[in-house]
Amino acid sequence: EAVTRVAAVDLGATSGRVMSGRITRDRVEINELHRFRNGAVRARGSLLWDVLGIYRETLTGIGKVAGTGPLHGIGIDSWAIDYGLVDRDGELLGSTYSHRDARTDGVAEKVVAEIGAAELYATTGIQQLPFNTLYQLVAARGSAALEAADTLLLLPDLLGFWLTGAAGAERTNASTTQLYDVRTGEWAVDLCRRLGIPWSILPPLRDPGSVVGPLLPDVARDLGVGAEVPVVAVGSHDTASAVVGVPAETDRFAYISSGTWSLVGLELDRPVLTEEARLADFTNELGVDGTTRFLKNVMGLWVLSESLRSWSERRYQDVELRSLVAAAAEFEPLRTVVDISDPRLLAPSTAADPMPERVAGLAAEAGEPVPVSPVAIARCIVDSLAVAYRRYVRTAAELAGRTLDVVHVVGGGSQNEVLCQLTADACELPVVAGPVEAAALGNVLVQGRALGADLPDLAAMRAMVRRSSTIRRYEPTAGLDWAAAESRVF
Ligand code: LFR
Repeated sequence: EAVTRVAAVDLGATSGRVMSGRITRDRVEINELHRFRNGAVRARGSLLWDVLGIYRETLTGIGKVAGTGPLHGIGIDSWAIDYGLVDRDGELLGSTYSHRDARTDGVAEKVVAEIGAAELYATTGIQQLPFNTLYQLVAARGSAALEAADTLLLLPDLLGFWLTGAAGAERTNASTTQLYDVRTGEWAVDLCRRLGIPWSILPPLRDPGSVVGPLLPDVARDLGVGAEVPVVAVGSHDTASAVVGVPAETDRFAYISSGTWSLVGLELDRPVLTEEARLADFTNELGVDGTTRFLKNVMGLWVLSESLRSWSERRYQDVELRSLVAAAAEFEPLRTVVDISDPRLLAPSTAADPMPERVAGLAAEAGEPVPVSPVAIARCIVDSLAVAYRRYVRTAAELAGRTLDVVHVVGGGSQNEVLCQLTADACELPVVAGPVEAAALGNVLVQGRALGADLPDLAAMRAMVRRSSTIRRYEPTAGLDWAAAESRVF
């Protein structure tokens, strides 16, 4: 039997994973061979990524996959939006900023004043997030690094460049930058010109499923593999790969890709660029096989994980995620709900400005009962997430004219049983939770097809995922007034 065996690199803001993936005639299997911690570093007052460290761990992981069997391909996906700059010699220039860095504070407002929100949306179809690549580049205008830059490479493309020497921009990730013209499928050169962004640094676009290139000879030698092993452009935006890994059976589904962020939306054939979609501030990112990911970016479990980090730094030794969430489940429901996507929750928790206090501050400001204990804060966060999911699942369906039967929750958050049940209750729809590693599965499947596996379309890939993974169903239960809770926030 023909077996395709690949390395899938899936990089998240808090951890990176390298999986060996195996595709047989009817199954896809993944095995995590390497996991490492990731996190932005504060240096000279800025929040930066340790890209060389990430690359080193990526190589270690690929080496482990190669060390345990044949290797037919390598694919990399990561969080979106962030990039590195290289000069004409291919040397890395300047710093690789985290999108949570404060350099973009106030920039979006200036760009909107200059270009107009309607035109920005008509061109790019992208949600107004303060850290979009567009705003990062406007913030970097006039910097020495940008002036010396030859090529901008989004993170997975930067790692792919180091592996192969080939520069390009994979389309699913390029579409998140707000520099991509969703109508023409090209870079939004005119928009860049008007904003003084050097558009010539934007590299040629490539489709997911295309081959980036063979490994550079020295890389292949270091890894102990043949130089012919291709790096394959997968849906290099982690959310694009995660949506491939959604085990949907029909097209009447919404998804929540739940990790650091929660991405809540639908898979569509084409973008929705209506005035209603703009006012609701929904994004139209590209998916694999020409699909549109029509979704809302919600702050997600970040708020909970940063709260936990803050408590543990303050020596609440007893606060641990699982027991905290279990205790929160017993706490008074819907006591406090806040807008979990408030931009004030974006920056990492610090001693001077801790995350739990920020959540309490939002409650106070909104006239909600102020949560104080870790359990009360945790309950407020999960309730607020569920309320946001209700809001955006329903809004997405309305804006796209769709009827839904089910909400699929994939990613790390699909393991949070309390949140999954609340999501079913809030959305008044069944939740199908899992797989946890949807992004890695999507990465493996798109590589598999590029390497010859018989996977004609997304439906075939999803059937593979269904056959091969553990999924759990949550039925909605009645009893709480989610509509009233929604109207307290929105
Ligand atoms: C999820 C994600 C989101 C993007 C955010 C920042 O990991 O890729 O889709 O909005 O990270 O890049």
